[in-house]
Amino acid sequence: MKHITTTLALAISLAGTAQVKQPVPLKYGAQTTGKRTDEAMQKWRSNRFGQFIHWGLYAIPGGVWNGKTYNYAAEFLKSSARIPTATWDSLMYQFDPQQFDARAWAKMAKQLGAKYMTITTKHHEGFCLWPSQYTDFNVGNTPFRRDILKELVEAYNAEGIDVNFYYSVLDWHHPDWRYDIKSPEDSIAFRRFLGFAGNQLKELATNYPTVKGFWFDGTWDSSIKKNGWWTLEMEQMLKSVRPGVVVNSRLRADDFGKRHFDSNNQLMGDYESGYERRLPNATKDLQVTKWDWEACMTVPENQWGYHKDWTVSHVKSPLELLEMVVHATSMGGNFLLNFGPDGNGGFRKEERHIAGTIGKWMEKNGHVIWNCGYAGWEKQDWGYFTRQNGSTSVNMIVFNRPVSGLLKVKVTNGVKILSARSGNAAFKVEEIAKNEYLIHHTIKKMTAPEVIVLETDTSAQNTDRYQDAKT
Ligand code: H76
Repeated sequence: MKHITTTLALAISLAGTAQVKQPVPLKYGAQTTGKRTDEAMQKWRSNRFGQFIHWGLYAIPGGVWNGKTYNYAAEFLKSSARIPTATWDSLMYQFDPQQFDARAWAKMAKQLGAKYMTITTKHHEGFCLWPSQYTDFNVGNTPFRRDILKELVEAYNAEGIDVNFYYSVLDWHHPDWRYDIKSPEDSIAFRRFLGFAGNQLKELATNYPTVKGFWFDGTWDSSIKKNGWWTLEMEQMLKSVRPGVVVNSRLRADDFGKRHFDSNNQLMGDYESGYERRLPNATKDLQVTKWDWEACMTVPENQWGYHKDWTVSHVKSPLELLEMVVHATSMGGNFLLNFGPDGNGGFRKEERHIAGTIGKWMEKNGHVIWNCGYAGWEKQDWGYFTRQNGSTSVNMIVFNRPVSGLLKVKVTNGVKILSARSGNAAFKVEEIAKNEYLIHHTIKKMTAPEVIVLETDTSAQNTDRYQDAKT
């Protein structure tokens, strides 16, 4: 990680371009260039697989209002059913999740194989899962009263799982929130709002000292884009209160209201967080190799908070989701899988099934995910490669076994494959062309994605056995 100096920024803009492009001078743009290399960031990166939790008042109606089911995202019910703020906010007097057991949640996350968890401390509705001193609209004033955030942080940390805080800046409850700044009055109100949000963020960072990251959301409106200074101030404030803390790109806007990537196309924040309900495309989104990133994913098509009716869209199977975990790792990114507990604090059976099934695989094969990343080899049709940080062995994770049983591997120039093993089984390794091998896979029946570990010799020399075709 280097601090951007004018000379360096100029050198970057000159490299590889015939045209001389001067970088735009920015006060609130990216503060650093390239990936962070400090220990806290390395830990964030090595976690690879996380559990997202969306929990708030919206879990109580679960997408149903006055007997009518709204199929848009459950956490947006207030908006889709046009429920007045006072009516929605009074749901807090029904918030009493008797089944809530932070330790049981943390055990399930551990079983899933998650190394971190990101919890909605406050979603767009504005309700806070901690007893914030800056608003009464918080869990301390519900019948339940307990500090849910504190219980979760303690329980997850006890299981060795890092906890990050999701925070929506957009706030449907706060009277000073503005979508845009159109008058001096808006400007004054929104300043007050930014002060409030800053106080809450400082409160979170101070009162929950083991927090590892902040995941900002609801930052896309013009009001925020016109106040890029504030997004930088928040990033710097959080990092000074909690050194090492990791902040997502979604928070940030620069001097010109450009978001995620600044006007010089440099990533703001510590990792790109724009991959929502999709994975980056390895060839089109080339930045995956330049910057850290995380994709977040729902189980149904677009439900984050608890929704009673999961019959209206495709519900992803544990195998589909596991494939995404592996795919993300193979492209050097993190994968955050969402869970939406119900109004009583329990997880639906589909989510428990996912945790059990993915967890069973992770228990045996987590070593090809945690602390692993892009292996540097061309992707093949049977599945994905991952490589553990600094290791000479490469993992194959096979999802689609060809009928021939022959798994093609193309290595980077001069690398030699010495062996291929899956547990106790060793497979024949056949060199078939320059930098090209076939692994003879003999296990015919596959019941789960299979891991084959390749030992390689990176100091081997190419032979001149293979000639390029003359055409
Ligand atoms: C739109 C939107 C929000 N961003 C996702 C991560 C969910 O929190 C969804 O409600």
